[in-house]
Amino acid sequence: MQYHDAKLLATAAAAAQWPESSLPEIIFVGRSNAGKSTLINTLVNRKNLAYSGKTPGKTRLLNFFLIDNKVVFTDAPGYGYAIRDAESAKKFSKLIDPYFKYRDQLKGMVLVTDSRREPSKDDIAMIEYGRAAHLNIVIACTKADKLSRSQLLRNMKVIRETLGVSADALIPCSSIEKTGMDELWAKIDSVIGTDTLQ
Ligand SMILES: Nc1nc2c(ncn2[C@@H]2O[C@H](COP(=O)(O)OP(=O)(O)O)[C@@H](O)[C@H]2O)c(=O)[nH]1
Ligand SMILES: [Mg+2]
Repeated sequence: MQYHDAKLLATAAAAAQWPESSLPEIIFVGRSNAGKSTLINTLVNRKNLAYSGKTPGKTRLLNFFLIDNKVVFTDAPGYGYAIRDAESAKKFSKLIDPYFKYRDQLKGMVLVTDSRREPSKDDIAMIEYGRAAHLNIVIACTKADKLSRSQLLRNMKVIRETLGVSADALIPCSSIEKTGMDELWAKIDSVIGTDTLQ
């Protein structure tokens, strides 16, 4: 694991609170409990950078994290249970829509999904949203440690087909075994254009 410098830049309910920055941004999305906070923490090797609690839907705002002075990770609220009620869905799109529309430095999206579960309708909608915004899309399949190798491969095929993405967009991850992090970083680096040719 590499050392990463990481700090919270801003917490935003609306565009006026987005941080002033010209660095590339990657948004992390996923349903509540998919393992998004844990994944962000593991990616930067921090225990508590992104809140990683057990209460679904705890974060309701956009959290911007500055990482290594080269990229900003934007942590979006978890969707899932809550998005089904109209009021929460409205709040979610009010938060997210302008960000997708106007944040020019937004370059990529990491969709965090539990590798034991089929992607939800909301995951599919999120992918379509990311495509419409011309984002590079990476699927982080979390909790891979909970599956056997063959189950994992089977599930990844279902996830890939349900989301309509190519196999190389999927990365199996485990925050317990710390696997998938180098692969995820390689993707992020290529999206933000900092990968160096050997
Ligand atoms: N076994 C295992 N559990 C995980 C992993 N990632 C997250 N979890 C657990 O899944 C639950 C939800 O994680 P959290 O990061 O809070 O999900 P979020 O709601 O998407 O931010 C917590 O109990 C985590 O400890 C993983 O890679 N392996
Ligand atoms: Mg969380």
